[in-house]
Amino acid sequence: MSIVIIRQDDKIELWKNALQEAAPDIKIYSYLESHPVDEIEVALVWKHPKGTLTKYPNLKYIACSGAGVDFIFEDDTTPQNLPITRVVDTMLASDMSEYVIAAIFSHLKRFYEYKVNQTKSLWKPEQYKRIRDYTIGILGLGALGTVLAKDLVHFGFKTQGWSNSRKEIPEVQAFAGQEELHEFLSSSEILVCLLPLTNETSGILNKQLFSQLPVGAFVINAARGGHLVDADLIEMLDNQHLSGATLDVFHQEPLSSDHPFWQHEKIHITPHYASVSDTSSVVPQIIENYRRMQQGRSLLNLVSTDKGY
Ligand code: NDP
Ligand code: OXD
Repeated sequence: MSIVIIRQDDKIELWKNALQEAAPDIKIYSYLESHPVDEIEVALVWKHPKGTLTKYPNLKYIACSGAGVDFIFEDDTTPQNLPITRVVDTMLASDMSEYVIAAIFSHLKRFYEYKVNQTKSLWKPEQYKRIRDYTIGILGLGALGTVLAKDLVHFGFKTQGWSNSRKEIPEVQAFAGQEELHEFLSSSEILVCLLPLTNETSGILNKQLFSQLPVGAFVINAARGGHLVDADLIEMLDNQHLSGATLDVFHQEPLSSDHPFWQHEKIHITPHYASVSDTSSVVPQIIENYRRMQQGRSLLNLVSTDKGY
């Protein structure tokens, strides 16, 4: 019995070798090579071509090799009633935290404006801000948001977070549910989105939400492009309600070369690389789940198919 790796980037061999080295007794295939479809019990997927999961009649579960599983639910041919697992990993979480903290400090210390000024050979000191000047609001206090919140507290930031169910994290003000969203937003001077993309959160970063943030707020979206209404962000930056945005994720990736975000001085773009599943850290949990499945034990890091995350 075996695992098939299905992904469209150039990392299939990397994952295959890492899995094979960690578990020489398990047969690992790339979906691009000839493989016995009847023997496949686990599909390890990352943005698989839609429809490919239907080929495997004996699939026991789908393992996502990242944290976000939105692409699995977006494929309406995904076999129903199969368990889905995802990655919950300390390295993935600390990498995300480092990314967001880098973006926050770049904003506080005006690095983004200085980069623009540099292109104009412009020597222009800008008033900088301090850690104590800012309240950071995190949309989503899950595996990633919680680690970020703790790190921000450690730095001395006033930190607050919003989630479906109320969290208890020392020194983090916790908000929960739609009824507390406005209060949360009204004091979030830097807003970080670390929500999963679901029917409930799609398009959540829109004009109506931005207008509830304090004037001059800064937005960081490292979750999914589908959370953001692109035109609303541009409008709220151009009317000065927002002071800037750092974006790692986009509706279409790679971002098309004619997208207005590229030319916008207040938008800072990274290529969906805030935090990447590292095989050295993630492969052990993939193997652990495979063994659990073989032994009839419950799987780790199961996704709720009802909630979509
Ligand atoms: P989790 O599932 O662990 O956490 C999600 C959080 O969002 C939970 O706190 C959950 O609340 C909250 N949430 C979900 N839906 C709602 C809602 N409708 N209203 C309020 N709160 C809600 O996810 P992770 O932290 O592991 O990952 C978050 C996302 O980050 C991923 O889905 C992925 O899209 C993105 N990501 C991006 C990467 C990048 O490189 N840019 C890398 C890795 C992940 P509750 O706890 O109450 O359920
Ligand atoms: C993920 C990602 O969800 O890298 O893991 O975006």
